[in-house]
Amino acid sequence: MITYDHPVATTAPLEAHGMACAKHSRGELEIWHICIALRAMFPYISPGIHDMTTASDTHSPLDSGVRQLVAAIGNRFAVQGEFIGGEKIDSGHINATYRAIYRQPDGSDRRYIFQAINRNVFKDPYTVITNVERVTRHINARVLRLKKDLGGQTLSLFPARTGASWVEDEHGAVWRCYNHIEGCVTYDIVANTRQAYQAAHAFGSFQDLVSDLDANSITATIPDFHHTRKRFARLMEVAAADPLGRLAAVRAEFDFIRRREMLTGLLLDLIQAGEIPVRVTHNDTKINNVMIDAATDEAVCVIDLDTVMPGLVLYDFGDLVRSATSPAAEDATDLSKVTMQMPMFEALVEGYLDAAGAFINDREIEHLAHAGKLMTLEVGIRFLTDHLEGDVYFKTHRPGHNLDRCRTQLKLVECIEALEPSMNAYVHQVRRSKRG
Ligand code: GN1
Ligand code: MG
Repeated sequence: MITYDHPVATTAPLEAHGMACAKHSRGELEIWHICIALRAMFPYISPGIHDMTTASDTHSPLDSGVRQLVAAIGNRFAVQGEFIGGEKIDSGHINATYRAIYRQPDGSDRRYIFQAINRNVFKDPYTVITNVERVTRHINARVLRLKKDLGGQTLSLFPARTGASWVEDEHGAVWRCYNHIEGCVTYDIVANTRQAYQAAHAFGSFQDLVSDLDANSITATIPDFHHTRKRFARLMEVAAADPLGRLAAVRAEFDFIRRREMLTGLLLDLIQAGEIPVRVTHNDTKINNVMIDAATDEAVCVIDLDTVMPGLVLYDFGDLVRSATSPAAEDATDLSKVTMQMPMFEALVEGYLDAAGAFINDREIEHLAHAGKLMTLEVGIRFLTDHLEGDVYFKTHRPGHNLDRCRTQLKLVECIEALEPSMNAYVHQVRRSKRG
């Protein structure tokens, strides 16, 4: 596990409020306690920094080429201090992320995140950044109104020296820069029910915060991102073409998915019938997109806002079930380790309804368990599609990586199916206790 010993964020928001707190500063402990108190009151969001600090050992020291690249990118952003090094953050399936350290004139170190947006996935990276600007501005304004201070626990985009929020390098990569939130870790696998509760509460709070954001001001960065019926149809198309001849070896997985076609349209039909609303949602609520305070296990904020766009709250909850209930890694090869842990599901339901119960409707609540199954199936479909297409979407680190990922998802779908009556009974019980 990688954690950081100085939990005080040296962030733009803090400085903007006259609370700059350098490493070892005298007020450090007091400010830390204020930060912790604020976090407890308001688990909060921040923009798409993927895996700034992660509990899995996925960081690699910068080699000299990468070091040069990061220094050059950093030079083009309005960051202060002298570049002294950093590291690549390897987790996350989409963007390329680096952490850089800058020495300040007073001798303290300040960290920043530089992230190159994956242009194969996000066809229009400028729109992604514009969305993130809108979302963060909206949330920062709301939190400031409520708390009068951001508590150092929100992220901000740092402008480039040109004044824009991005830098395009000579290879066409589009970069952005964020402040670094200190004292937090992210988990690929939830360690305890407290973390599960906290994560679900954080995403519920996030949905609340963006509930009054004008959906028309946000562009769909990936159209039909969770249109599971279209995801299914795309798999059928790719399987029919079978460009690499990989289908024969994955017949079992393919048939497993095909037998579940009926599931893919249920929520879409409820939208159509006007029973569940489309709202501005996060859309990528994987458990490692929540920053958790390393000392207290409290959620500080959610990250990775690249796919914030109109969607269903159920997609957000469902992806949490997918990523937070199994004790096995998403790419585990020992499928006997993949299970749906009821205590984790229960903690997710509690945390989520404590934060979102006031604004979601009964139909949404009724489908919480279904959403878990659906999102797990959907991601399984996406991994299998990518395997058949030759691993062109998700970053892979070994042959068959997407197939391994697909298999864990399908095993989890099976587990959820077996437990669905108990999951629904639990949701029903909680709903009754909260709503009568
Ligand atoms: C990707 O970027 P990351 O690793 O948080 C993907 C999600 C998938 C997830 C599966 C933009 O998320 O949709 O659920 O992998 N993000 C995008 O682990 O496609
Ligand atoms: Mg992401």
